[in-house]
Amino acid sequence: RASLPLVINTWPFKDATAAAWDALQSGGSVLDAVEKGCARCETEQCDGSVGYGGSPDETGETTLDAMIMNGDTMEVGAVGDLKRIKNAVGVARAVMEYTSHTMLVGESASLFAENMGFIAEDLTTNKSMNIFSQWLKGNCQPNYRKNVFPDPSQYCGPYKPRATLQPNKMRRHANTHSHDTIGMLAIDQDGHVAAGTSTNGLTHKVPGRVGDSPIVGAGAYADSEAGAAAATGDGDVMMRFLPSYLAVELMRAGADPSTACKTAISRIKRHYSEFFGAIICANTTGHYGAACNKVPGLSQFRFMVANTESDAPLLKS
Ligand code: SD4
Repeated sequence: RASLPLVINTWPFKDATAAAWDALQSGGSVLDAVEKGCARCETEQCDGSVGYGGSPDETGETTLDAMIMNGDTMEVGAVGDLKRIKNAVGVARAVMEYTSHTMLVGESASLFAENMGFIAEDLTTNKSMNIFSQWLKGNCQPNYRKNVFPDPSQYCGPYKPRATLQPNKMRRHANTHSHDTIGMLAIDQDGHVAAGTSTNGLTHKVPGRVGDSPIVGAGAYADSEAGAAAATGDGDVMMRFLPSYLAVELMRAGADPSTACKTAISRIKRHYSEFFGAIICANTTGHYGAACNKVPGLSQFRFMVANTESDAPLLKS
């Protein structure tokens, strides 16, 4: 059954769903809902993979990626490699509303944020410092899973200068423990659609790495004439296929959301059968679906839904 309004987000981040739902219930727009929902995860450091204090890069620094998209106007704001600012999705919205640009990155994005009144803070925590120093020493992260990722060098370090390596030996692919982005979709009673993402990306990434989350059509996409989609997983692979855009286009052509999600995942599997990733989709009538590939430890991908069918956000898989 479908009903509107609808909030749906990746992973069991239920406080984020509730924050977005409350925003809609108190008269906020779908953009307000997506921003508030993603921001809740940034504050709560959902799974250690959204917001500050997670996924330190090769130098130990945490950097953030986020985007927000207005499906009515097709406006987008995005930030990549954002440093020192905790509220990445807020900065993304400021890019959308206060500039004529779509995406700002790195140090310049941080300076823009500071100019907009966002507070500059250290994004490092004891936990992220510890993950970093263990990796430097060549110790596996406690949640490293040998059965899923047999090559320990990808997760356990130790760091080696790239110049001493064979090509691609430093490739690090994502796992569910190294990151779990929030991707969120909101649709109101009148069919206004918005989508957004927020993440600290991939643990031990090369500085400057930006994932799929802030890339339009990759991390998320919204079009009030068709629906919205958001992705999570190995962004380095997934962004090559613009899965969120593809899913929305399939729904526009008449596919139901589950089929659209499955097709977007299958397209990636054709080239990368072992990639880890998932996508959520919703159309403008409030029907929704999800699909995934190789979510370690889980047979199905888990996501949250809030609509008028229940009093509280529901965990789905
Ligand atoms: C990235 N796709 O930076 C993001 C992270 C993620 O589950 O989704 N993790 O690659």
